[in-house]
Amino acid sequence: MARTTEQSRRLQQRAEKLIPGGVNSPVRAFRSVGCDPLHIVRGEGSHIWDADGNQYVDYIGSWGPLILGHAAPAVIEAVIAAARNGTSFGASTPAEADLAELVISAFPHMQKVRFVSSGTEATMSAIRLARGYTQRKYIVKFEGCYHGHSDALLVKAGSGIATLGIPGSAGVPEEFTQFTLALPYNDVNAIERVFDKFKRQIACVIVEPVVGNMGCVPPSAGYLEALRVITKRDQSLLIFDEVMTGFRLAYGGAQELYGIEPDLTTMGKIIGGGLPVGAYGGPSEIMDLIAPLGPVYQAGTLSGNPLAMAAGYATLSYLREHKEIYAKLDTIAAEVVAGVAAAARSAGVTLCHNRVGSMFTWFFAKGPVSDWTSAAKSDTAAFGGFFRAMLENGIYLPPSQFEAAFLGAAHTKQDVDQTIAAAKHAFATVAA
Ligand code: KE4
Repeated sequence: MARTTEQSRRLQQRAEKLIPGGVNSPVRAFRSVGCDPLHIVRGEGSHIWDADGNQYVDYIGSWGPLILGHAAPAVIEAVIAAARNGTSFGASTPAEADLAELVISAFPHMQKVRFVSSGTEATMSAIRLARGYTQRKYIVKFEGCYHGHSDALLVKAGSGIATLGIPGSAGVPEEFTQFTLALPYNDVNAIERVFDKFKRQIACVIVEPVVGNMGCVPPSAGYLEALRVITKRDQSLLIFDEVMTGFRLAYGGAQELYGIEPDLTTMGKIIGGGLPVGAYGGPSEIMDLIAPLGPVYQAGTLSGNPLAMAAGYATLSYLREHKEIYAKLDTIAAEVVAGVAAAARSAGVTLCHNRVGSMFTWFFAKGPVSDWTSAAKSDTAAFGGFFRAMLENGIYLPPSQFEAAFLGAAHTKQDVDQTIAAAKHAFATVAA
């Protein structure tokens, strides 16, 4: 029976009168998948329910934070207990150092961490810190990597080896991106050339060690090692943006998985357990430049908010005590990704996929997908048809070809079977 989404439509119409596009973050508008967005009213475990009461297996998990699933009891109880003592004080609380101890213990290079309220704040602050520490202006980012919406990082990558950033958004003067160099991901020669051209002028390289924001794209063999060697040689800082991968791919994030020590790490998502938290951390020698100790300014009314600290502490405590979760997530994710890929092959649908642990993407492309140029060759219309068909069958995927899907501890074999069955049905419609 076709699912009705009448309530969601009504809620969307109201929201559009009050909020641009009816959403507080653009991807939620479902613009690239050709259907009306859903309004979600409840989540529990691996499931969410929309305003019309339709149930879905959720592969977004709030874009990564909910590795323990929706409304994980330990997280909910911790937030309620914290809320009973008040929601915010604008003063230090024991909860901040409690979470700081857990975060720092996961990353060997980290001696100090500063909490903020989003991943955007974390990366913006880490870049300011890198520029303050090195006294250099230029920064390097990569096409297809997203680090939040601060001006210097909203650049469109052009051609050429060292592309001086062209603003990728209205409202960003070119002066604000003129020191941002945007390079192709997984291209060591491009990095070598730009460090030759801008010797001793590059403050930092910021990278998603496993990219989630062009769809899931892992680093090629030796790529992260090359970034580490080249930045160290030039005394430029290597920033691993682990907002998505931190505590996701391993307890110590991608840097544990690939054995690379960056100079600074930015975090978000999982460390807040679904509440607003970002963080950046590294050695005291660098971190002590941050106000009030040093000259690099950064501040925030709700930084270290006690409820967010409680949710993050409950989440990371569980992960620290149950590290076997990562092998389990890897196994179940491998099963669902392979099952859907097999369904596509049987239906004669062109599909490739990338997966690292519990983050993955099915690309409607021949592949392989290893950078933005190859990701952009995907058939986004076919992805849209797949997305809609899966939604119709109770599977909620990220509403964009260029996003990673996430699986969490609450996903079951039954969820996997339902997903593969829905894919078989979906490919029958896409292939038709
Ligand atoms: P936030 O400001 O959205 O908390 O974090 C920005 C950010 C920084 N770094 C990485 C690697 C990220 O993936 C993100 C945000 N991720 C997106 C999902 N692709 C958030 C979803 C959204 O924009 O609504």
